[in-house]
Amino acid sequence: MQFELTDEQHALQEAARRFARDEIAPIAAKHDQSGEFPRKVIQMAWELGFASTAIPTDYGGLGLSSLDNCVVIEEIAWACSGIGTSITCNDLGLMPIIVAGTEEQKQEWLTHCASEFSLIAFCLSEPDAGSDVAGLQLLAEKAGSDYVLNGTKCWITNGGEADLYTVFATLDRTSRHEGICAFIVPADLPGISLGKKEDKLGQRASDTRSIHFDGVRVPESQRLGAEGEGFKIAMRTLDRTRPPIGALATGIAQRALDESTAYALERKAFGSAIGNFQAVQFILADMAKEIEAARLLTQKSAWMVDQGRRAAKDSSIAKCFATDAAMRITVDAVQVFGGNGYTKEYPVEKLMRDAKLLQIYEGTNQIQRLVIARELLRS
Ligand code: COS
Repeated sequence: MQFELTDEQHALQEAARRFARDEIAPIAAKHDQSGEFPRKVIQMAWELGFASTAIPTDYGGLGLSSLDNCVVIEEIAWACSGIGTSITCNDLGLMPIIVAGTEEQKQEWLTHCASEFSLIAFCLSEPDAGSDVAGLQLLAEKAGSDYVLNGTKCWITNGGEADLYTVFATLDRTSRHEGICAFIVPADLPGISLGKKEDKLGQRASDTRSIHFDGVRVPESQRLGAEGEGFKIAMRTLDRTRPPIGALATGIAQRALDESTAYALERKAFGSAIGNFQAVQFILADMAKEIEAARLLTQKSAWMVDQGRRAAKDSSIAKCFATDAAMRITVDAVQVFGGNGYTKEYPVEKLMRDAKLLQIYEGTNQIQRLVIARELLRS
């Protein structure tokens, strides 16, 4: 066992840190306030090799490991997790193709996404089926050699900006997980329309919205896996994409600690810097403890993914622990800043708002506990 990143990973971390601090941090507050999608900086991230990182080299991608990706995403989230979510979401959208695509599908779609800047969205959640994936209702009806999709997806990250979707639909609304299929769907097909952009509490730079499918014809050649395999493709995807959520959380939490430490040294009360008081020191120490644990759990779960091991339990442990920790840490950062922390003049209130979403998306933290418990009982 060794706890050091490799020289290549250190170089990657340094490059991502430079990019995040030079290009993302200066625009984070502006996009948080306006909610405007920062397409230019996301394209820059793609050009530098920080987005769509999981595309294997055989298809022209970088083939970064999950651990490499977590190292990158933590740095980006330090600067802005809304932008970080938009960037890492490409790997979420592509993962069903990576885990279940045929050689032909990979050659066509992965090669395209590796060679041209494109945004990809993972379309799983629905208005009445968020946590309960098997209850999804978007219908896929067979029509000759096509499927016709009808229904609505919601909470789709990059929804309004993506060029390509991976969409989960059911052949029979009563068949639960056994009827679910996954499809590769270009965003410009006739019958696709967008809902309004959600006006969110945090991670406001990311584009989140509903997508309506009204008689959208998708050729059979764009179905991933066999009919009825879609549920398992979604689960296998999420096993692989929850470690980067742990990394997003660690990045937010590290930023909260860095800001709090700097403020504790500068802010004076009772004739002394507040960092000299144990009340503040203990908060900082608890933050540091939880960040260390969050980072280690995240990196271990990414390592499990990279080893090709079943990572459901470890990914859910990392996602759940790191995101709950980020929530506690950012609330505490606002406390260290006192009244100042509650204003937009200082960066910590944004961190607190951004952290909240991490406990909800990619499976609520209640669902993560369910996955962990089921994996324990299964074994
Ligand atoms: N990998 C492979 N197969 C898996 C799997 C995994 N990680 N998890 C479950 N499966 C399989 C099961 O083995 C079972 O297979 P069989 O029918 O062959 O026995 C099948 O899938 C159904 O599994 P299960 O009975 O556990 O399904 P449930 O309907 O009870 O739901 C949860 C499982 C709740 C865990 C699932 O719906 C879920 O993850 N929900 C959260 C979704 C989410 O994260 N949404 C966020 C959207 S992305 S922003």
